[in-house]
Amino acid sequence: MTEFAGEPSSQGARIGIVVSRFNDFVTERLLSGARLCLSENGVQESDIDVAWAPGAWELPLAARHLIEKRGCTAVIALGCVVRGDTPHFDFVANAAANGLSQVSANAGVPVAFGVLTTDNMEQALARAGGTAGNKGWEAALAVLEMLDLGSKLEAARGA
Ligand code: INI
Repeated sequence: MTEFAGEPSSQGARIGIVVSRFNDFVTERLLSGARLCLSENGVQESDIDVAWAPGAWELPLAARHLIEKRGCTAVIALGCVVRGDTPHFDFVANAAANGLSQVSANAGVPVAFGVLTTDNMEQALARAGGTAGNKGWEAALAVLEMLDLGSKLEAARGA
């Protein structure tokens, strides 16, 4: 058996962050968390692009732009979708989740899902640097780990 596990690595990383302006009171905190994690793990500011999108619905296309037009080797998607009184929440949250996973699979590039989908603003704030941690920080760590896993698997190709 051969076992592989990625460790957070900044080696060759060119990181794109797509962040939604909708609920920016929350998404700015996710962005701060993601940037902190990147800095803690040695990613240079010059290797980070931040692209603002109107809402979570638009995150998949913005992620694709960062990969295709800016050569990003990984993307961190940050958003905040809060349940309201209509089915709108489900459409937006599902489109963001499905779209981001499709972009990742199609491009073969790690795309982390740092999009909060919560029942209320209190739950969102708890996950954006409050009592439940910072999902932006966690999403950033996930892409750094996935980049390293990809490198290790590539190095072992054919072995
Ligand atoms: N976008 C969000 O990121 N979060 C939300 O909670 C939200 N709600 O509730 O409507 C939301 N809507 C906007 C949507 O993402 C698009 O930007 C808009 O529909 C234009 O395409």
